[in-house]
Amino acid sequence: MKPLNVAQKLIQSHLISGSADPGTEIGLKIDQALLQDATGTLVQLELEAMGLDSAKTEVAVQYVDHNLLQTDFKNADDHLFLYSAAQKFGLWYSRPGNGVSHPVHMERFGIPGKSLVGSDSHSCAAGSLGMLAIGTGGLDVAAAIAGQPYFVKMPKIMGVKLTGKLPDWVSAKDIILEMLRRFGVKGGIGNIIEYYGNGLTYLSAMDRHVIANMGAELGATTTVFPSDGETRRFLKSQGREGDWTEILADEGCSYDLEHEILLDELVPLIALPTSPGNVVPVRDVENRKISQVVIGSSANPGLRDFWMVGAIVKDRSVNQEVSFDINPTSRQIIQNMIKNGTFANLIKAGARYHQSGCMGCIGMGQAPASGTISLRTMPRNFPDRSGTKDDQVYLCSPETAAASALTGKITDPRDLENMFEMKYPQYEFPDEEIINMDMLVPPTKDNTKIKLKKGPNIKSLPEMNALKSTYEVPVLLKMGDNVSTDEILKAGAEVLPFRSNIPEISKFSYSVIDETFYDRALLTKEKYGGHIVVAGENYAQGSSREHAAIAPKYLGQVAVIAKDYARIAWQNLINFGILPLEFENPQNYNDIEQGALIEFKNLREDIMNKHRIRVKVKNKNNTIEIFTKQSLSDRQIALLLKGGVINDFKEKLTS
Ligand code: MIC
Repeated sequence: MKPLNVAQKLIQSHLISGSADPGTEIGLKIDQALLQDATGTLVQLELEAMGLDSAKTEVAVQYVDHNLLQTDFKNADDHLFLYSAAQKFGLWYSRPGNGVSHPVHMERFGIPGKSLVGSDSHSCAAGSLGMLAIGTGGLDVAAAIAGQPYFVKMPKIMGVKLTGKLPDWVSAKDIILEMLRRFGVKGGIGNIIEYYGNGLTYLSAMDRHVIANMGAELGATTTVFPSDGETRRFLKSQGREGDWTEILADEGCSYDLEHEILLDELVPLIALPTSPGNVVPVRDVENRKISQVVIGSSANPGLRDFWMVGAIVKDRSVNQEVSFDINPTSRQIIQNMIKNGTFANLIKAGARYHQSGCMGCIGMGQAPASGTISLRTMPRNFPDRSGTKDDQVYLCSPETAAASALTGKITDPRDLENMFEMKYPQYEFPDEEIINMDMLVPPTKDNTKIKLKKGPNIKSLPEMNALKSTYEVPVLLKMGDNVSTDEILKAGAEVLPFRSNIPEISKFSYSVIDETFYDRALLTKEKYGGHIVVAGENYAQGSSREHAAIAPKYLGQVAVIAKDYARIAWQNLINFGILPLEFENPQNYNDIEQGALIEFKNLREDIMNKHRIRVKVKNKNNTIEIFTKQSLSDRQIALLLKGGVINDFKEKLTS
């Protein structure tokens, strides 16, 4: 038998349909599902629309970790709704403030060899345990909970060999930042990244989580690590050694793409505003004054990470002009931090403790002061994500963040040796961590009488129009490359409470790019029956939030024409009946003006027959014809013609 790598083994053991040819659609059996609250309200509404009796996955967990601030009734109502829905549909419920979904899932539920889909792009973090874990839009998660396969284009496998050992003051975050420095935010598209090599010996399971988590920033389908002795140690420390199985790459296996990182040569790295792909050595930007440091999020969630920060600031005070914000990942971590002294070290140094959750990572509080630098151990720094318009968010390791908190300026942590005569603190993993299950509510046995509790802000999904054959619609917005979902549908405490209210949230569509978009969209919907938008490469990178498709659809978006798409966004557009077209000749991007009228004829027929699609572009001073293409599977074509998955469900329910 052909020797297999870990990714191939995981795919093979879950393959329901399709073949292993990269680029063709495969169907995967899904064992576990992860939902967080900001995307989960829609997933639960979708489960309701599907008339689900009880989850068909082995484990499904509804976490509440994003919309935690209760400045009025909305988020609190969402929490009640999610609790009632978890009980009704047979999901675990992780109560508000219990912790960030990805690390809690890894500690409490993740099992090597299992597959998982999650309604959060960072669900790939569970690849750290040897799982096949994929972040995706909510509808795909709802379908998996209902027992459907998850469909995705068969990825290529990119093998990344880690050789050697990290130097002092350089940690797992610097490895993933090095990947982003080399490959950028598009570099992982269409790939599963598999890490292997002797460098793994020194990377703990939570270090692997840091690296797998931010595979999302590379655009990768997912990331996988083997399940080895370290995985076993981790599960044992969580009281779950029995869940461990070994999953190693076979001797002599190969990868579609091969790269190597020499760990001994890595230096502390940092991502500059406003993309996780803008990575440079910390040395290049040292001494810039900072106003805030935020520690936490699913991109540096481990006990070691907090311990390290605590050990660096121990018996010192952070600079008096720095707000030193700590988001402990989970209640379990808080208990362990209290036990090992970290909590006290941080408090003494000036920490502002926040509740366990994502918080500032999605702009739920912790907005930095205008025009100042905020250093965060988080995964993303897209424009306006923090809640401050002219924010300058830098992403770095806990070591760099802690060193900079002490000095008040961006500091290479290696300089602490001279500045403070400090040796690199050495963490020792405890045999057992304190385990906390108190805020995890198991699925109920008798769910027949449970009613969904919907507050006034929770609205049903709007009607989705089916695709027509003929349109004449304006280009309402022309955007550049790498536009993020944060720019299409903002993050932040002002917007997130409307995640279960599409008419309200649609008012924020593209508002980061153009504040007039909403009003113009209403006018064009009335006058032309809809609009299109044009974009460059990697359209809608970042988050899995399907709101970045539903809200534009609600405002009449018929199609997007882009050079190419981020994986999750491409599927979300299709799920909600927006046609994702690609330029046949990318140069034609330059030939379309914002405001041009776009004419489509025979659209349904051309899509059905998989033809190239002719587009007449009426610019202000000229009219041209260009061709666009589609790379849809038969299944996706059927969905699109109906106006998306919801209409498909409804049709199945009534037939
Ligand atoms: C993110 O990091 O952007 C989020 C918040 O986790 C999102 C989900 C969301 O928008 O709620 C994600 O990555 O999918």
